[in-house]
Amino acid sequence: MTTAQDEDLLAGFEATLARHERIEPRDWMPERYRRTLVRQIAQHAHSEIIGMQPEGNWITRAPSLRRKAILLAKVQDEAGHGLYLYSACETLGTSRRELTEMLISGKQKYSSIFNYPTLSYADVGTIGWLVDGAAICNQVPLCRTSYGPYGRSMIRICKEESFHQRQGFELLATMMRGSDEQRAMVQESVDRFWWPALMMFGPPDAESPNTAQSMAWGIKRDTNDELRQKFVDMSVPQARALGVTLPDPDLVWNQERGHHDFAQPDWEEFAAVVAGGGPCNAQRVAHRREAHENGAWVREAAAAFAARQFPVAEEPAPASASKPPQEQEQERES
Ligand code: BYC
Repeated sequence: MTTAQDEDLLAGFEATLARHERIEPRDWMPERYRRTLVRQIAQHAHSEIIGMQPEGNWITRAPSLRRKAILLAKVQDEAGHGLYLYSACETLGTSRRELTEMLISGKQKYSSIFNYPTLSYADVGTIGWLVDGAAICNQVPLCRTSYGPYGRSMIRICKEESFHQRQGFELLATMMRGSDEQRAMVQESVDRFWWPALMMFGPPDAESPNTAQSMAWGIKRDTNDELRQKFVDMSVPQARALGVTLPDPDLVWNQERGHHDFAQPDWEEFAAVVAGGGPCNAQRVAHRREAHENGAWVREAAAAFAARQFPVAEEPAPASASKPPQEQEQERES
């Protein structure tokens, strides 16, 4: 049952959206808007964190110190993106602990792309070029998403993703100038990642249950198919510049539409991967769960330290509480 007050709140929310202003954490919002945001931002955060694994796989085997340093920095950036996004999600009232639990128990999803293995070093370049490329197509419009903390986190993330994409392209371009074996490695890697990259944008619009409402709320700014098309159009000239062939015989410029025509990925494979049956799903989640469990002592130590620094002051604070933390620490030690 809705009351006149509920209707006023809803009208205020809709007016904010109509003015293209942001919804902020303290603003009233419909419960379904909140839940949709938690779902999407959490999935996004989990993707960044799980996405560290396939590339992290090559840190110890990067072919030079320079490549190792670049890869380390990139994987570290992904951790940072995950943290901004978890923080954005926390402003909606779901804690990081709950989000992590939902990831490792399989209740929340992460991007299908990270359930594919990285079989050769060329995959590091291909992930940068195609996966970060797809991420940029999807995420640049999200800088204008209607929820303030999400949009603001996307601005910095997109800057770093653009840099990642360029480093991937540069790596592949270097390999393409190398030996026949290196060129073959790049082509084989692109053949494996092209279709999963197209799947990153989600199911076709006609089968996307969330798009219409998310567009109406300004959470999503473009549909899945619009972004997929943009990605294909962007990738074709880049593939030409690299000298690789995209593995789609139907890929052709359509003068009338002003876009490339292209074949659809295998949507049955997508459904299977999202349902947990991809080549690396079990491994990725098990690895994350193990890392989380191994980190228990760090969380306990941090909580114990915080409790000592900021005791929950039901009782009157001790006289030393007004002293600087360093002096308090000395008193406790003595
Ligand atoms: N994988 O109604 P739809 C990165 C799910 S990180 C798995 O179209 P929506 C990077 C979808 O959740 C990249 N699941 O949904 C990191 C929904 O299921 P539920 C991550 C997918 O939300 C490290 C169902 O299918 N980027 O770039 O309107 C290194 C129906 O879909 C996928 C983001 O998360 C998928 N690919 O649209 C390098 C961007 N696609 O939840 C790079 C933010 C769909 O109803 N997210 N599903 O059970 C979005 O823009 C949107 O959530 C999506 C899906 C376009 C992905």
